[in-house]
Amino acid sequence: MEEKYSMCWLQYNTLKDKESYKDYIKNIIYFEENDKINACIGELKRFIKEGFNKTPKLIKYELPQKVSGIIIGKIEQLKQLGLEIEKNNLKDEGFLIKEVDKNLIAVLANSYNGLVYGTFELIKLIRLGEKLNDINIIKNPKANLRIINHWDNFDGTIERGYAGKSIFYKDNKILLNSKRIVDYARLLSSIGINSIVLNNVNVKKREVEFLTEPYLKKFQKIANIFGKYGIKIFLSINFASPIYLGKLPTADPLDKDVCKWWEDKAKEIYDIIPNFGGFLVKADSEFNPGPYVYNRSHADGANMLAKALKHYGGLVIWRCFVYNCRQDWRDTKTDRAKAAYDNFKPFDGLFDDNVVLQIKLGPMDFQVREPVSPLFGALLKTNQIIEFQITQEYTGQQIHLCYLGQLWKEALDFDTYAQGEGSFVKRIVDGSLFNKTNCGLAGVSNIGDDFNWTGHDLAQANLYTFGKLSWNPDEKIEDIVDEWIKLTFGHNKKVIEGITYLLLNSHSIYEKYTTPLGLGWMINPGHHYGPSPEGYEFSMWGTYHRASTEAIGVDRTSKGTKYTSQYSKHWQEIYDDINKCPEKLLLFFHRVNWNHKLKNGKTLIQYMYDTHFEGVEEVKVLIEKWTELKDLVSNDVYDRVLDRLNKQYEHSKEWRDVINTYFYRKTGIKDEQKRHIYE
Ligand code: GCW
Repeated sequence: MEEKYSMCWLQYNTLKDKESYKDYIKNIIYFEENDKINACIGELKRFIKEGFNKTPKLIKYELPQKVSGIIIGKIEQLKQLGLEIEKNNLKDEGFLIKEVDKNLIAVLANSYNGLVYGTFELIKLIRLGEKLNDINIIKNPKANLRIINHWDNFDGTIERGYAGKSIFYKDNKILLNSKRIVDYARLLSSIGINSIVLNNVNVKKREVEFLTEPYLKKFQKIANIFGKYGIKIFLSINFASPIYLGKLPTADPLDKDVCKWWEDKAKEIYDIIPNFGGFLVKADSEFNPGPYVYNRSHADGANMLAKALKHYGGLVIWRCFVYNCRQDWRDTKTDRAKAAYDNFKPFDGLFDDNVVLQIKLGPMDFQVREPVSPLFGALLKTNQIIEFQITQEYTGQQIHLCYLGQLWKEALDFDTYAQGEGSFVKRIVDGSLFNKTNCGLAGVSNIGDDFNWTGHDLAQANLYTFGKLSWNPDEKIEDIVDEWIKLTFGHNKKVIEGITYLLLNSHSIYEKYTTPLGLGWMINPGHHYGPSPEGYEFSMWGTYHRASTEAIGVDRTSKGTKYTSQYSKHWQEIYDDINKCPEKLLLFFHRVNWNHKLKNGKTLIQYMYDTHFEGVEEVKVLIEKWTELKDLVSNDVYDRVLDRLNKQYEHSKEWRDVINTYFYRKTGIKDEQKRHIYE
């Protein structure tokens, strides 16, 4: 049957090799039935049908002598059958794939979630042509929370969505019975995701109602779909809900009636959705209400909700994106970059165990490049999640190709020095550095109801990579990319090389023709697409580069706004020193003269001209590389991607010319290479 959407990396009709697996796919042996086991069996059946055009036999309860096939079961169940499973260090959601007898592969786990993840892994291994003889692998997720955030609105629009409309809502209705939601759950589960937030963090009037019975009953249905694949649902809530829904005069977190209202609400929710994950909260941020309205702290606010959810095992995920969004550009003392740390550091250790702080990668807002938020390494006693933006708000909105894997990986590999060398962000968000349980990674979704889910076909790689890094932040980007290409496009060497090139070079190219050196915020205000060098310069959002005829950038060093003092001594010294500061972040930390010499001997202004010219030329190379793949990928995909690359090329010229002209007009300095810069 013709699907109305692509199955991305779960297209089971391509197999590297069929012969080697013919014995394994004969039988599926299982021990019990429940939603998750059925999901595993269903997935294997589907794979065997689509990949091998065969129907496996299902065998329940028994393990016949000399049988070949795939066993799905809990470790205990296998032991009861007398099979030897050596001691292992399987975590709750981990799994073991082992050849337990000739041509008999077992997917084993301690939990049903582990079995679901293990089933997808086994399918992947077969699709990649891995040999299964003597296989014996254990995989454990490093982080406990692996979350996708949706910024979907009830009317079906998606805030910062670039791939069509919501798959969850339409015209203020919750979409149910959607096969697409089932396939989405499969896609997410196959990359290790275990939680999903179903609505926008900006919870407006209509969405406040989501916490009432008629809607909760609908969310229960969605919770069951995701639950089957090991994924819990969360909802974003409005902190003032007791006022809107409960008709209370206040939402003060220390008010007894408010606490009681949330307790009753929690009970009501869990009565309807027993496997509910919890709340995501954007409070005191960009016009959303929060505890500051009542002169209470974020710890007061978060803990109040946490107490209401605790009994049910629910979590409060509390965002740290708190800053004054009504700043005056004339005020050069206030530095927005400092806000998250200033608001949250004083409360380290005061949050309940079921509160998790969700911190954006950088201190500002998902710019092309930012330093890692100094809250990582400053919070020593608090559960933490790093928030990545998979959707490309500031990175070309899925018209431009911008693969984000390397950027995320750099953030995860960042050594905070919180406890001396080796205090990596990835060890903070996997909970191991500070011995915390409720930690992890969250990614703001880039999907919508477009045929290919992500607008740009190659932007699927960003979602895939997010999932893989959330499961294992140590995984190499090159391996993830290689795997994604093979699963999505097959095994042709030229295709693999070509797409690898496109993905791995795309972020640095985008950075070159937009805002290199950590500059940021030269984007059109509001919709955030295309260049506008002073679009944010005189506004109230705290987003300035202060370009003059002499210099550009904000002095955030100890001599300037003192933002650098929020980092460990190690980084403070490096960032403070213009000669030591990593050049790619130079203009984030320093105010630099146009004639300042960079490491390669070029002046700042010449570097700016060069990168902008080069960036556009490199987009041309992306197009050339892609056109070499014509006839090697499907026509539809080929045309769609080519169309976007051509747009990217046009728009990159706009970036180049606007930025170069702007700098030229500021400085009056000509391009040494005499390329054309508009007057
Ligand atoms: O990046 C900004 C976006 C807002 C978003 C906000 C946030 C959901 O421009 O659209 O709101 O961040 O992360 O809360």
